[in-house]
Amino acid sequence: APIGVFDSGVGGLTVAREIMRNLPSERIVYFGDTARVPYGSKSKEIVLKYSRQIVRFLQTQNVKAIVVACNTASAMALETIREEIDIPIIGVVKPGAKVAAQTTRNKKIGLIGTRGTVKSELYPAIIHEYDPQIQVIGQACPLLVPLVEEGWLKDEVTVEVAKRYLNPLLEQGVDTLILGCTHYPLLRSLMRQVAGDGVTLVNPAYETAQALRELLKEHGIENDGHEEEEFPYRFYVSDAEERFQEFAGSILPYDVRM
Ligand code: DGN
Repeated sequence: APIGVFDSGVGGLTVAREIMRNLPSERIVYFGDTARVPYGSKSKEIVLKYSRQIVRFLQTQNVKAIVVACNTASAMALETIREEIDIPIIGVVKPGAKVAAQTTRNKKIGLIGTRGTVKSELYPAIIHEYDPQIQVIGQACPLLVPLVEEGWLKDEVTVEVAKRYLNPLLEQGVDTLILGCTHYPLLRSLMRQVAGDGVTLVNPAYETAQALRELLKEHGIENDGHEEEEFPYRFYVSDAEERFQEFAGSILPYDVRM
C-alpha cells in the first residue's frame, strides 16, 4: 500500500521528494490543496476541517500511513486527527523540532514559518520537552512562499526579503535555524548565504523522511516494494493541475503525471 502525503499545495513536494530519495521502495499518493492554499494565514478550525477532508480522501486510496507535509497543518490539525484514524500519521514539526533541539549549542534556535505555524507555538513546545532552557525565537515570513512559487529562488529581491526577516534572529545570536515551512528547503542556499556559516539549517522535510522510516518499521509496514514497470507516485490537486505539474517538474527529477 502507498503512503499518503498531503499539503496545502505544491510545497509539500519537498517532503515527498525526501521520501522518494530516502525510502525509494515506497509508493506515494500526494494530495495538494491548491484550491484552498494558503493555510498559513487561516484559523485552526478551518485548517483542521480541510485536513480532515484530505485525510478521508487519502483513506479512500488505501494508504497505509499518512504524512502531513504542511507545517501549518502539522501544527494545527495533526494531534486531533491522530485520535480519529487507525493508521499511523506523522507531521513535519516533531522531527524538525527534535533535530533542532539536538543541534543547538548555545540554546538559541530561530524558527521561520507561516504565521499559523509560529503562532501555534508547537515547535517551542516540542523543543522544550527535550530541553526547557532552549530559547526559540519565531519569525513568520509570509512573503517567502509567493517568492518561491514565482521561482525567485536566487533573486536579489528574495535575498532582501530574507534578510529583513532573519536579521532580528541573527542579531539575537541563534546558532540553529528551522526551515519551518514546506517551501523553505528550496531557499536553502539563499538562507545559507543570508544566515552565514555559523548557523546550522534544519530541514524538517529531510528529518520527516527519517522519522517515517522509523514509523513504518515500528508498525512492520515498511518496504513492500512496487513493480518495476509501475510508476510509484500519484498526484492529486484540488485546482490548477497544470500549474502544479509545472512546479512539480522543477522540483522532482521526472515529469509528474496526474
Ligand atoms: N505548506 C505551508 C506550510 O508548510 O506551512 C506553506 C504554504 C501555506 O499554506 N501558506
